Amino acid sequence: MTNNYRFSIGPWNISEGRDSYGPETRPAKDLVWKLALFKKGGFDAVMFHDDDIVPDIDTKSAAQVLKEAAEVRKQVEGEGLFVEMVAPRLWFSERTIDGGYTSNNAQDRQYAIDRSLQTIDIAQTMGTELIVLWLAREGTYVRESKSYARSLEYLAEAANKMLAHHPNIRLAIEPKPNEPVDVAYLPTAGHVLAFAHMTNDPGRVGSVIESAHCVLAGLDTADELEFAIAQKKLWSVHLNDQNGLKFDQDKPFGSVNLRSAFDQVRVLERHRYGSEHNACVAFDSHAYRTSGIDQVLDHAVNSRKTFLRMLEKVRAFDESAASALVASRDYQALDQLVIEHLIG
Ligand code: GLO
Ligand code: MG
Repeated sequence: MTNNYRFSIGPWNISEGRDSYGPETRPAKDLVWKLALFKKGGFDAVMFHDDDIVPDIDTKSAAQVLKEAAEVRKQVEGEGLFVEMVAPRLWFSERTIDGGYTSNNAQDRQYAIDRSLQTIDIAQTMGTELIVLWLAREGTYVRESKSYARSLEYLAEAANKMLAHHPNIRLAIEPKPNEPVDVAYLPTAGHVLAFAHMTNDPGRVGSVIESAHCVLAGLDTADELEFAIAQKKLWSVHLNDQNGLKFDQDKPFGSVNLRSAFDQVRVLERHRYGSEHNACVAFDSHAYRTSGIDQVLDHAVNSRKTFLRMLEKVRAFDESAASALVASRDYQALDQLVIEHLIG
């Protein structure tokens, strides 16, 4: 059976191994090196932050930024890849220490908006209409420091400016309940899709769902995916895994919970995910700190392999036996049917 999925990955998924408690364990590699590795690893598309495309972006003129973006597009296409999305990386800037769109400082909020409009220009140059917003610092460390309602208004004002900036772009918001902030404003798919209705064009505000973020929110990832699909708002997926409630681990897809991985692939397959909008399956995972440079993409190559193996499992699942057990309400037998199918 053919696989009709397109796989995507970002340059930040080739990391140098640094964590909060220790420095890099692998050498840094440039984008050209990474693009060649992505192609070799079986990937079709690339996800970018604005400053993955144009380093030191805030020090460059608008014309210079777009010139450099055009050059990177050539490199991407030269490898036979395409650009899935571009995201403004607001959370590295000294202007966003207190958040971007929802900062208590008006000039910093303006910086976040201006930078996001520039991201849209970059996305146009890169040939994509998908803008991803992971709202890293849009939340609170100290609950009493901000008003949630006011912050949602700020977010809607920012989204409206982005939507007005170009008629074709779509904003895919990536929910996450915490980290780096203590409490995020848009922690789940439900929050994101309700928020879409606070903007001027809800049809152009959707979501990208990441497995680890759903686990951190205590939710079932397959259900979060299907919730967004049911509203025609699942525009990308960041498949990975997460071992319970701790820091965001970004482990390879399926490495913790194979049954959840099965359910995630089954939802995507049942709804023919990817048949619209060039939607991609992205793996937002990281190499373990112990991995050497020669294994730096193995987490993603393995995630893709696991996805394709799970796809075979999903396609071979006895759906009519499952339906019969559902009809007779024998959910215990249904449970075992899934388990034995996965054990093989
Ligand atoms: C972090 C997020 C992050 C985003 C990326 C794209 O938890 O998953 O990796 O997906 O920055 O905007
Ligand atoms: Mg992600």
